[in-house]
Amino acid sequence: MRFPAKTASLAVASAFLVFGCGKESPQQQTAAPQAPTAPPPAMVVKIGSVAPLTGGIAHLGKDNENGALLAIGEANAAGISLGGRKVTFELVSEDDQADPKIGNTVAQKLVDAKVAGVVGHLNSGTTIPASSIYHQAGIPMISGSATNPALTEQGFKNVFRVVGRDDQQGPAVADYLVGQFKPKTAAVIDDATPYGEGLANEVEKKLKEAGVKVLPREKGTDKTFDWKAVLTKIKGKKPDVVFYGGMDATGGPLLKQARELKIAATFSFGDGGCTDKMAELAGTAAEGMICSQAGIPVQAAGKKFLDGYKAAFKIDPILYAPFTYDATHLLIAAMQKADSPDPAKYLPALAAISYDGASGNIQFDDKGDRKDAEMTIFTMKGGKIVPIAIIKGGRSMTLDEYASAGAAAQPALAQPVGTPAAQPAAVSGMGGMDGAPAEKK
Ligand code: ABU
Repeated sequence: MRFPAKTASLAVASAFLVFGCGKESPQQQTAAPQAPTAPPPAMVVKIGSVAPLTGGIAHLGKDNENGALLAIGEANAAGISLGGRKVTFELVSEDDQADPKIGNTVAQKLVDAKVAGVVGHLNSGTTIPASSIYHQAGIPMISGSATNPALTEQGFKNVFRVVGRDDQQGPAVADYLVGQFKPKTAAVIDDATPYGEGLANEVEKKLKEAGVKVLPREKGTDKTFDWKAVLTKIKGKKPDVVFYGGMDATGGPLLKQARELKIAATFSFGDGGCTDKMAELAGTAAEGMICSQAGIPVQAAGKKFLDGYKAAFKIDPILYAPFTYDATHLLIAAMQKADSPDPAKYLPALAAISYDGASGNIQFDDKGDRKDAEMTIFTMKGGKIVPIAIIKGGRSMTLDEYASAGAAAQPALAQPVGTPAAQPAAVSGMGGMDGAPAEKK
């Protein structure tokens, strides 16, 4: 599949066209003889994509970028017109290195480049501060991965996310740990980022509510690779479970070193530590770990998306690509509904949208959060994360149950851009099984 250029090289020319400053066809001054009317000039509409493309979680950033690229390629192949003008969508991709300061710099760069919308950022720690910049500029942004609740609690009407929130994800994984492992004592560690610390707080709160004794919080950073001092402190307390709020780049070494220290606890992670990369980094120490995703498992994404991703990139998607793919299509679908790439014109359409994407039906609540987002619990088996429970609308089901019950609204039947969405609730209306099957390792 051929994708458009994703550099800023076309930035000036594209912006010139996006906001209507393009050279218009001259009006005919006389009635005869009639020359064929020239078609209105085409325009380039730029969409920003921001994620860490270098550093420890570059694999996740690239996955996010790939999802957006795939959607852009599909939209261009569909031949979309807005306001009577043929459109070429261009992805302008920026690397925020998971660093809030760099995140703000590249956010301003995208605003200056006059992008019509932004897909990103990946990390809550970059997305939350950057959202103020997009808010001031009136540019809609959709994150496909930032889960800290604070993002959508700012009252910014231009801010959306297509994954769930950590005040949903934390309780989901904590409930699973309590139900399956019945821990008496838990250790909670975080990486001191808004995501890691926030999610760890949510897990700790729920564990305590369930009567679990939670040890004093241990902390690292998103660049901590030597966890021996933290783990040695924990080891003497013999916790039954350990939860780490952080990403796989630091979670993998944490798990590996824990097993080297003969810590026998069940280790658990949120979405940032819920990838096959954990097994790459921790080896067999990752077997049996538990983790969660604030959305559907990537395996449950739509066939069109999965096949398209594999064909385009020769690899399988990792984690958030279905969500950035959907986020990109959502921006474009809203532009189509408004018949304009002007952010002020299409933002109301985006807020009110009902769209069937690769990750299921998407609608937003008043805050810009995804309504009724799924939560998935996984375990590591044979070096791969395997979904063991998908929770939606308070019900829990297996991947097979989800796939068969959700066929009417699910992504295997993902609609092309602009197609009216099917009625939601095909999944939430199904009979699920409470208490998913445990696969204790
Ligand atoms: N949701 C986990 C990774 C992204 C974030 O920082 O929220």
